[in-house]
Amino acid sequence: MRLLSSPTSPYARKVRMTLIEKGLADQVTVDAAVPLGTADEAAAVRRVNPLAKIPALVLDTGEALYDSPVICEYLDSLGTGPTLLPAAGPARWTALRRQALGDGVADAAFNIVMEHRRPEAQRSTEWLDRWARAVHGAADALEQELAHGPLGFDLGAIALSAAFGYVDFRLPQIDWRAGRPRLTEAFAELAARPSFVATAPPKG
Ligand SMILES: N[C@@H](CCC(=O)N[C@@H](CS)C(=O)NCC(=O)O)C(=O)O
Repeated sequence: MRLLSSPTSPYARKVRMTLIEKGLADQVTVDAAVPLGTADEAAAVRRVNPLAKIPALVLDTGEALYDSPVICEYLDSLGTGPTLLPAAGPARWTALRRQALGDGVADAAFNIVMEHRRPEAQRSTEWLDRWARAVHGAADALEQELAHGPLGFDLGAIALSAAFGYVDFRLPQIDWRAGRPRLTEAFAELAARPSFVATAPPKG
């Protein structure tokens, strides 16, 4: 199998963490830094994923899987180690909902990063505010949720760690920890996992 990836993508990080957690790292060749900047580069990725997005996983049959929730569920079905996405019941819906929350934080943060790359005159402060509110709204919801019990470890926790790790990496001015001690502690526990440490984005 071959994974089209990037060292900074929070979605690719979910997949790379899942590979490690499921003991599958040696079964997948990781194209570590697939470029997407130019039209030609996007066209090359589009041959694998018509949306021209990474991550995408090319199976040994030649079929490609995308996006990150699909890839992670596929890898969970293959690997050893604890199940990351329970097959049924309330734990499944909690894991899927938290994955959606994490992916939503990543989407909002990614949009903020992209908006900042546009010329200043073209930037929308309205949208920037809206995306920042999404990050803080997710953090508030998690802080409340954690009053009722620990986060645990599943695909939802992986998505949340990758997403808030991306906010720390690209948008350190967003202080999502302030006034949220339970989320701060839960994230610190996740960030200590070898799979999180091994997939850290490059410094500088
Ligand atoms: N929902 C997708 C999001 C993937 C995504 O947006 N990836 C970004 C990189 S972080 C990308 O490839 N962007 C290129 C583009 O949007 O053209 C997933 O979970 O895999």
